[in-house]
Amino acid sequence: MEKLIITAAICGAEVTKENNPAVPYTITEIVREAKSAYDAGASVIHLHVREDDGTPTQSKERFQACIDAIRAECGDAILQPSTGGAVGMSDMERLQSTEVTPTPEFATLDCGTLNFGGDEIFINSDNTIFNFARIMKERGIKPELEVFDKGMIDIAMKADKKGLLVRPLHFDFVLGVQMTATVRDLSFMVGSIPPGSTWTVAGIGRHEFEMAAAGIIMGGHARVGFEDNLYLEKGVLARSNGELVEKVVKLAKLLGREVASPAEARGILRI
Ligand code: KMH
Ligand code: ZN
Repeated sequence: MEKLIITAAICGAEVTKENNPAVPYTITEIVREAKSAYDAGASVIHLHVREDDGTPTQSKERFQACIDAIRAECGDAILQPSTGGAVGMSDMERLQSTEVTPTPEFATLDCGTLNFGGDEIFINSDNTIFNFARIMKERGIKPELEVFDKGMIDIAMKADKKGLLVRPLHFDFVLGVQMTATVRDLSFMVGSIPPGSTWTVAGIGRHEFEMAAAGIIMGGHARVGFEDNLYLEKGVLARSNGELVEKVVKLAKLLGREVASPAEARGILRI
């Protein structure tokens, strides 16, 4: 089996310091969390940024400042800016994270509209998805196809058919938001993508480590981090993203899967 790519989603747009005081807002805090994850074994940092008061932003300037500061501390880590941003942001606003210098090698591409809890709806029309895919292709950015249910794989395949994606594709199955986070559903997702694609699984909340273990066993890759889960175990808040990554590294070791360095992750992802 190829080595395991661990992605750390260190910040997100939704969780707050009220949920866990270690959730990062400032540039210093974002760098601290990125470094803790990188030092623990994450090769990919999935990045959202905030204003100092915690408000989510897709500002190009804020992304540039955070990316430059992370780059100074985390050597060759693969930085993966979010183009999802936060619910309610416009497409133009969301795409700013891809306008930084140098152009990111990797970024998320959300492949459908979904219920995001309560009254929140995260809107991604077909035209938004195709437009984001086209822009990423033009800029040479590899998309991580964020799919929250099976229909989103089908929408990604429409983009592929239009020539907007470059194979091999890479998917992130985000399970536990709209689709349940079970091994049955994960297997269905894995069986629904084109042969030769790579995939990561992100289990939300208490499903984070179950899904990471499934990803390790099934030959996929694993995402953890405060964006998805704030707890190291039931009732115990993680003190850093690094603690969450360390737990996945331990699982990988127990299950006999080696962890990829950023250089090895680039090879696996073909970026
Ligand atoms: N914050 C969510 C609305 C992504 O990063 O591309 C979108 C999200 C997905 O987190
Ligand atoms: Zn995200």
